[in-house]
Amino acid sequence: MIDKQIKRFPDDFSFGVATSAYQIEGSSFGGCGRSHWDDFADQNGKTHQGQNGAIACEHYQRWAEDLDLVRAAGFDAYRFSFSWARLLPEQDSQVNPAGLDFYDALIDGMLERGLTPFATLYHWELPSRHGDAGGWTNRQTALRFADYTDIVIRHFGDRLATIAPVNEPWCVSWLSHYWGAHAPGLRDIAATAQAMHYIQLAHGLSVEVMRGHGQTNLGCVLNKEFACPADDSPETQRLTLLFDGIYNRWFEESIFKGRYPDDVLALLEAYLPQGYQQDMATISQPLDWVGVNYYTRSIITPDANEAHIGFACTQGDLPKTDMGWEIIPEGLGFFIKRLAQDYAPGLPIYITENGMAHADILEDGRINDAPRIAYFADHLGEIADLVAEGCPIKGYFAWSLLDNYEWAYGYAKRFGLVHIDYASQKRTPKASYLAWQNALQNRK
Ligand code: IFM
Repeated sequence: MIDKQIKRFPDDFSFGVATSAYQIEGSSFGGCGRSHWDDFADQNGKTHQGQNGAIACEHYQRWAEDLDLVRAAGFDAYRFSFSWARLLPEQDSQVNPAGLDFYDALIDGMLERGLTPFATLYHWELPSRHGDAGGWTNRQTALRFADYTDIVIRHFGDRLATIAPVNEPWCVSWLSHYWGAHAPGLRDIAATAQAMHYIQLAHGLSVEVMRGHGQTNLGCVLNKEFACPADDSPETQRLTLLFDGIYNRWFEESIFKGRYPDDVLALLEAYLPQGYQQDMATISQPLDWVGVNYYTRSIITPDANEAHIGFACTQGDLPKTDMGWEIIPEGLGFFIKRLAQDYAPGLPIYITENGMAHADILEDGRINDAPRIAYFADHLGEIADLVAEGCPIKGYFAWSLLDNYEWAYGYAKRFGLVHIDYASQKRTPKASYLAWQNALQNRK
């Protein structure tokens, strides 16, 4: 399965696993500051059983064991994120020495094990002081993100192979401010428009700071969801395009073409900050690669109750993951081709996240997650076809190394190649981990 697909990739194609700070480290350790995710989880009913990332996978203490697992599987790259709240817990200029020590050890640990460090600067734990001051609806947050970038690059820049400022700007903006499903949990179209712009500005300002330090290999990580119309009426087609514009094109069009798509502007422009046009050159600075996170599709159905957008997102009858997400590998192929043709011709593409939640059962010390193995194999097959056609895809990261804190779903959803027993913190490699290991060890 996975082994058959992996043999189809060229020798220099990178395979890695991805994680993020808040989901695994444990935000109660090492002087980490509060973030808006801690605040969100404290509000009644916002996360599964009120769960937060305070303990998570105790990666703060167990990082060496975790990197050993990455290495032992045969992966050559590790995608991780820095926690802004850990590095700058109290004030924007006062660095937490324990935070520096932690990431020093982690990055050196990767290099010692021959793992290429792929870093993300922001995977969603906004320091509470910025959340309290308006978060991503406040331009100041983007400016402070640039200052934080400067601190990270001065200290760690020489050891990082690639850097992306922001993970999944759609989640940071639309999912968090329009659907209210992630911190800060707003349902406000004006706040959404501001966040949709300021997260892009934060990306651009951060790239500018990094270029100023001579940092190379800078990219962006965009999550994509395949849009399918529920019927073929012109109105449903229009709404499907609008969904695609909000979810997908807003981000790639601003980064690669320096403008927002007209169909989404018609919805959001009235709420965008005045003079937003002046930021577009900052947002659209040249990049060295583009990252795609891909999981599923949405079926777009007209819904008059949705005041601003007029549609609802539903699922069809394809096989689903434990998140209820339909499995449709060809959606990934669609986005890779569109990026390569319309937005970033010639630019290296990485699949920076792909994987599935499964209701894993630990039996006699084993987890047989066969559907996850099939999910990986099917998506790898889609990518291998495109590589064979000449598409410049350079690497693939499985989400995720460990079961972890799945945001509003708390610890109820398991995405890991490695099972976590949250009571004992015991790590148990699943059948999918062993399948990857077998495939990577027999790659040649
Ligand atoms: O767990 C998340 C990750 O933090 C961002 N991308 C999607 C994953 C699965 O929901």
